[in-house]
Amino acid sequence: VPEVQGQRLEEVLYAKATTDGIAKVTINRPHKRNAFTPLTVTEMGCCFNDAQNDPNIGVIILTGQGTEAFCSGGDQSVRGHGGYVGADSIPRLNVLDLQLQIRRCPKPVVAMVAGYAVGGGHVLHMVCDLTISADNGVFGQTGPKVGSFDAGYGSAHMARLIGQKRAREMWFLARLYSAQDAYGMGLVNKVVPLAELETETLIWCREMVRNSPTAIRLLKSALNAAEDGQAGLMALGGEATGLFYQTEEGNEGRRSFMEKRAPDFRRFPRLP
Ligand code: 2NE
Repeated sequence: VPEVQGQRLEEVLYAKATTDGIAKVTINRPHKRNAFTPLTVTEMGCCFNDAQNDPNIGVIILTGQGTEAFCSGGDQSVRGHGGYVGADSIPRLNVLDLQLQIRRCPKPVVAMVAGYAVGGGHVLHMVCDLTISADNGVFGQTGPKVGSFDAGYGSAHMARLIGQKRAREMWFLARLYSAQDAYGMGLVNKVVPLAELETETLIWCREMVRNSPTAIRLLKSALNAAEDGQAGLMALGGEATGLFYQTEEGNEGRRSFMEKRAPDFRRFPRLP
């Protein structure tokens, strides 16, 4: 069983093409339409952590094994009182942590969708930065049918993506939509024939990897900030601090402290 970051991977596949700068995280439970358990989510979290920390990786693809489903949400067979239950018998909704991890990852995350992206699986594709769908893609929220809902990004971010009326339609009626419908609503970036899904996704990823990583991480942070309140501003502010640390002015402050002298910021311009 392969391992990543000390976590054995039993329900997820992880691959890196470091020369291309691309990592791929694949939910590997096709017999359950790639529904996730707490373990699946933990394993995905470790893969994303590895990809985020690998300086050779510029873009991360999230997908599901096979052609029938990207992800069908939480595995209802392990849903207990208060959450989804794994080997430790503790109910969890740890997919919410994964949503945040994808959201805050400074590298673009691309959902590559074949088949069903429904329930919590639909929310996962929505929190990815881009979605490329095969023409057999099916999108929707099933929560109200199975006694569940996502009142976080699943609702608020959806409304930002497709508008309030459409978001209410999608949640209240719990219908399923074709890839073309999803494209029309602004939920996906491109629809391609199933046979071309991986090739097209790689074209998009390679194009992004060629662009400035700093520009992209700042743009992702800025686009998030408008929606994410203080946490979004904190992330954007952190990016500014990281850049400031790379300047002479920022270094003068650190150096003066280490040299036990007063800082001299006079040579730095007060720009308009
Ligand atoms: C995805 C869908 C529409 C596919 O339908 P179909 O006809 O292509 O396949 P089928 O036969 O329903 O599924 C194949 C096997 O996968 C299992 C099924 O039970 C079936 O198993 P067997 O009968 O062969 O043993 N399977 C599929 N999805 C599963 C799931 N989510 N949990 C456990 N087993 C699953 C159709 O399968 C479907 O509607 N699936 C359920 C979608 C759903 O309601 N997901 C949960 C939403 S709630 C959620 O994800 C959530 C949240 O709202 C908030 C926080 C966290 C999670």
